[in-house]
Amino acid sequence: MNNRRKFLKQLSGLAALVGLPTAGIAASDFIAQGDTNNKKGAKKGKTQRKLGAPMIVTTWNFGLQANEAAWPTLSSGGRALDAIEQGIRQCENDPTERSVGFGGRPDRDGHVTLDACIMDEKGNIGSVVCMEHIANPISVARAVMEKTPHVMLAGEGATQFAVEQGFEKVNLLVPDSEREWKEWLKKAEYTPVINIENHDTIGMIGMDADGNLSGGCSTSGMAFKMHGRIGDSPIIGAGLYVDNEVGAVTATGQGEEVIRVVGSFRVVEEMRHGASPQEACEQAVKAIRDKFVLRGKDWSNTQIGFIAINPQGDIGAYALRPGFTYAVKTGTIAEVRKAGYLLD
Ligand code: SD4
Repeated sequence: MNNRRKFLKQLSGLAALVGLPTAGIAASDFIAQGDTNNKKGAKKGKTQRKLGAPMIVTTWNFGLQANEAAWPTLSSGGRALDAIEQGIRQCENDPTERSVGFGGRPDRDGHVTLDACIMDEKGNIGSVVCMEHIANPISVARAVMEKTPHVMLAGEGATQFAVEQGFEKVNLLVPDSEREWKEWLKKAEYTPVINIENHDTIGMIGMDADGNLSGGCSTSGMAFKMHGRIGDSPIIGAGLYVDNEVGAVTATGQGEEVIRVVGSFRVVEEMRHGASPQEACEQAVKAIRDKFVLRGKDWSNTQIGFIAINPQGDIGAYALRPGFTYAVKTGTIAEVRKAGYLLD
C-alpha cells in the first residue's frame, strides 16, 4: 500500500471514529499544498490543487499539443502510462517536429536513429536506442517493457523486434531534414547550437486520477551526431525517472551532461530527501554546472533542462540557460511556461 493510500485509510478510520461518513473517501477529496510556480526557489502553497487530480507536464512548446493528445485519457480516468504514450506519439508522428520521431534530423551519415524510454508507476521500464525506420519508438519501448524479459533493445535488434510486433517500417528522413543534412555536410562541423537545432526532445510526465505517476521520453537526439551515438533520453535514470511515492522527472538538452550526473534519478532523490520539485531541478542543474567547472570544459553552447512533478501536484522546471519552455495541462490549465535558469 502506498503512503497516500495508507494516509487515506487512516483518515477514513479517523472519520469513522468521529462519526463522519466514510464511504467514497477518495484521494481527490483532500486538498494538498500545490505549487506551479516556475521561478527560482518557488514558494510553496502559492496555489492549491487536490491530491490525485490528473496533470501532465511536457518539455518545450510542442508539449501543448502533445498534452492535448494525452488529456482525453487522463480526464476520463485512464492510466497515466496510456496518456503518456498517446501524447508522445502525437509529437513523433508530426513531420514538422525535427528532433522527434518521423521527420527527426539524421546523424552525420544520414541515418535517422531514434531513442525512447517509458516508465510506469510500478517501476516497469522499457527502452529502445539507436532504432531506425520505426516512427513511434515510445510504443516500441512500451512493447519492450510489456512483452520481453529485457528493458532495452538497440539498433537492428530493436527494429527487428518492432517489425515482429507489427510496427510498419518507414523512411523517417523527410525532405527538409535531408536538405539540412546535405547543407551541413558541406562543412561537416559539429557545433551544436542550444535551443536552435537540438532542442526538441519530448519528455512527458503525468499523474492520473488514481494518483499514479508515469513518464516517457522520445528523441532523434542531437542533430548530425556520430552514427551510433546515444544520449540521455532512452536511459532510465538519466533522461527519465519515476518513483510513484516521490515524483517523476524528465530531462532535455545535451544528453552527455545529463548522463554524467544521472540527472533524472538525481532530481527524484533530491525530492526523496525533502526538496520540492523546483528545488530538486535547480540542484541537478547546479550539479551539471559543477561538473563543467571541475573538468574545465567549455559550456557556452550547452543547454540542459529538467521538469519534475510530485504526487501532491507540485511542478518544478529549471534550465542551465534561458529559453527552456514546458507545457502544463490540468483540468483548468493548458499553457506554456518559461523555466527559470542558472546562467545568462
Ligand atoms: C540527447 N537529450 O540526445 C537529447 C537531446 C535533447 O533537447 O534533449 N535535445 O542528448
